[in-house]
Amino acid sequence: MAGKGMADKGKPAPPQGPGTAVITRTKAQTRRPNMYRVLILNDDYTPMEFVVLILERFFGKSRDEATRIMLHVHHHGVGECGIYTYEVAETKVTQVMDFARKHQHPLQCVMEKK
Ligand code: TYC
Repeated sequence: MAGKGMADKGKPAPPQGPGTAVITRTKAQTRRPNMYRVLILNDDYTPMEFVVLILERFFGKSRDEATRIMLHVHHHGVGECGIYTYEVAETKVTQVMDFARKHQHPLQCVMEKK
């Protein structure tokens, strides 16, 4: 019954003999994905409370952690909201920029490769 059903586990043995060779894998089978920091930038106009709301809503921060990050950005100019794979980071940036624009705040959010 070769080739029928699920009885045969895994791949068949590679052919071996004259004129054939077995190559061994030298690279690890999995690679860590590239990771990206999502950053928010300070400005003079976006209300502090709005920045805290963004950190809670889009980055899952507690009110205390969101307030800590917001104040860090307020004092140092830039701060980290989180670290994500490319597509997740891109989505966060878009969500923040759309939400800020909708409320007519100049808040800027960017991503950078780690
Ligand atoms: N500097 C702003 C203010 O004084 C607050 C602020 C904090 C704005 C962090 C943006 O990413 C930001 N209202």
